[in-house]
Amino acid sequence: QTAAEFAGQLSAGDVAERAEAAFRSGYGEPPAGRWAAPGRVNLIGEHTDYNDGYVLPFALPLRTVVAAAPQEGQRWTVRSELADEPVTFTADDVAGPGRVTGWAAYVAGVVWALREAGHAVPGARLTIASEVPLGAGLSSSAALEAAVLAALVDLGGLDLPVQEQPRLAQRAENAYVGAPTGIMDQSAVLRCRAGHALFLDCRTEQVEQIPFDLAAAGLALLVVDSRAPHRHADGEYAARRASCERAAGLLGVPALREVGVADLPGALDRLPDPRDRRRLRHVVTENQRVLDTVALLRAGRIREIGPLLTASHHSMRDDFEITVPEVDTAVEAALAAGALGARMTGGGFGGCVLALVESDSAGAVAEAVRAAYARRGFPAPTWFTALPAAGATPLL
Ligand code: GAF
Repeated sequence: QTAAEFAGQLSAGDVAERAEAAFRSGYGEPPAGRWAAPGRVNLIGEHTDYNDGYVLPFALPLRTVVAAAPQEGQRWTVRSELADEPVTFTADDVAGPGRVTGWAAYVAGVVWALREAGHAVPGARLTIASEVPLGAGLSSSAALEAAVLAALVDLGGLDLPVQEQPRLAQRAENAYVGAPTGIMDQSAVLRCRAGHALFLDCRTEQVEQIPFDLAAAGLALLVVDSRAPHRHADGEYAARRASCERAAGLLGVPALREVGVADLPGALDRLPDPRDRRRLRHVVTENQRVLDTVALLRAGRIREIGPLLTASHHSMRDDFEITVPEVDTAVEAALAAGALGARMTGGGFGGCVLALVESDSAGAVAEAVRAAYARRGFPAPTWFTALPAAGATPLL
């Protein structure tokens, strides 16, 4: 199925219309506007962002939409179609992290980060509707942050160029919500362009839009939700990050981005801990795989990226140790059914698997994954084919 059919299964009706209708019924007036931000998948470059390395995500045609209008004073009221009650917070609640918790913390975090950066944030009423599945590793949190940010920037006429917005949204997530993520997801949902993957240097935040025309190459990218429960994902993510920082410290570099593949054997010899050595090997080889993938895409050799995707998966499985049986099963089944390459995408411990397939074999590959899941007794996976979509945008 397509992403649109997939979204239709999650919830009925157009997501922008739902946000608008919820605004009108919740607040008794029309919104001043609607702002959309997408979910994302990462084509390649996992756990490289917080090592100042390279990533290559693209935006999905699945969106979170915020309808919003100004409200008198320093007061924000938020409604979500997933919550029965609205949440209201004031300037006092966003004086520091911790006062607003749960889903509304992503909204309060953006208000907090904007104020911290010196912006005069207008009070606002907001309503959230989304077709980005939650907990599937498709960046529903970054989509929410980005849609709220786009709304507040426009409503307040704030001077915040788009290239500065990812850092601000990341700060909301790191410091207000308390999740120690890198810059990839916020960059993807804010800066991606339709038809392109976003080649991002996470140190300089320089981007290059890389044409990624799957259809012209007769290919499709299958996204399979492994439906694996996220097991200890937060603590494991923080542990991977700590291991990378320890390795960088021992090697005397500010970040593992400094270590190239040619330096890897010597660097490995200098780390006493075998686990840190595996983490280092993943980051160094993964950065190189991103560069190799970009080089192939720039040369129009899209079919040839498959083995790099699969090598990335093996590195995540064996060296970074962030895969789980459900995602390994999905990757193996997709490859056995003829996928050109397959890998888990996102932070790990569940989430989604990407498979690069001939466009006429997407259904057969998905069916092979479903059959492999049934043999292992896993709950049936869901799937869709993804085309690269646009980043955050106001809707007319
Ligand atoms: C999660 C994080 F939010 C990203 O910053 C990134 O580190 C990713 O995991 C792993 O590549 O999505």
